Amino acid sequence: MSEPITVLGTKSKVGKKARPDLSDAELVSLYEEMVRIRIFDRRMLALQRQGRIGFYGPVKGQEATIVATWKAADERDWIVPALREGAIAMLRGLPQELAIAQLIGNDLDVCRGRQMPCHYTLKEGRYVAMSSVIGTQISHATGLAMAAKYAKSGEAVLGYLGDGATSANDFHAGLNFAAVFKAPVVFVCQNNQWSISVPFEKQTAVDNVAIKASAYGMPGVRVDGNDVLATYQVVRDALERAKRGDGPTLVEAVTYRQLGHSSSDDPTRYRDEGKVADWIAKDPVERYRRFLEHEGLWDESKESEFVDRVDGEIAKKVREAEAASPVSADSLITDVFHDVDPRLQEHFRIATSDPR
Ligand SMILES: Cc1ncc(C[n+]2csc(CCOP(=O)(O)OP(=O)(O)O)c2C)c(N)n1
Ligand SMILES: [Mg+2]
Repeated sequence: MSEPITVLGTKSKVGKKARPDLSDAELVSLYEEMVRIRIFDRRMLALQRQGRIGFYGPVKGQEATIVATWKAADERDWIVPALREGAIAMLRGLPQELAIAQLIGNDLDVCRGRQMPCHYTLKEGRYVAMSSVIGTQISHATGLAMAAKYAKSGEAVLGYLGDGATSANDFHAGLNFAAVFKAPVVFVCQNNQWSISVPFEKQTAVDNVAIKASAYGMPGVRVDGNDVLATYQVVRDALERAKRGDGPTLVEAVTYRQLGHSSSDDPTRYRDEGKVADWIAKDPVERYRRFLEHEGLWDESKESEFVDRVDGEIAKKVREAEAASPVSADSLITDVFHDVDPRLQEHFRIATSDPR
């Protein structure tokens, strides 16, 4: 099996040549964003356990790929996310209280509860609302990239998928079309080894995702998805290639889903906790922190100041989001029709009136 590309060595040391062209401030901000995601994740899962939101899809262990791919893209590039990239909506400017309102599904949520939790949307941030149907993101990303190509806008698209999505029909249709027509798209497969309870070896008979790219005539790159620097560089290069007009790339970011598939899942029922511990030892946040400490860019006091501040900010945003009203029942019709037919209005009145 081809080993994934890595920049952060075993002791989190990085040779000068391998280091991406990022300033010290940028290197630190990559870490801060990863930690912010981790704290948000922990808080949202706690809210779900307290019955304050209905559902949440945690991303613990996958923060490096999320932050690296966000950083690699220009603001004008489009994001077509799958389930684990919600934090990119916030990195692109979705106010946190709106994201939390989306999880609650109240009146502050731009979709007013009409999308499943974690399916954020941010039009001005070019972050497309997620489609729940696995694999459809691939065709959507290809279509968006074709539009950018026709418009000669110079924009590219990041289309995300999980390892499970490689078995969906859209994987073939989307990758094939994108390669034939040289669509400016980079497919980022977060191979977190699991599709709910289905392990990667039951997903496909080949031993990695990147190899599948050769069947479509595009490069396939296997990168260590727990290495924020390696993933940044690989995706940056792939986006440049796409914008040069050389077509798509399939990037396999090798990572691990440390927690359950979602708040509705109990992974202890189907996986060996010993293997989970092996992956936790390769945790992307800890690993990158060791690098920053080694470079003299981070230390314990910065860590505790940052964690306390972010935790406090999120707690405040939770209060703001929870203060919003529930979605009004009449929005069921007023959000659909500009001029509501009087017969429908009457129907609605009867349906919502107290029968007693
Ligand atoms: C077509 C389709 N089949 C089944 C599901 C139910 N489902 C939701 S997430 C998921 C697993 C996805 O696994 P993967 O693509 O590896 O992404 P991950 O959740 O690991 O990030 C499944 C089967 C769905 N949403 N769509
Ligand atoms: Mg998966």
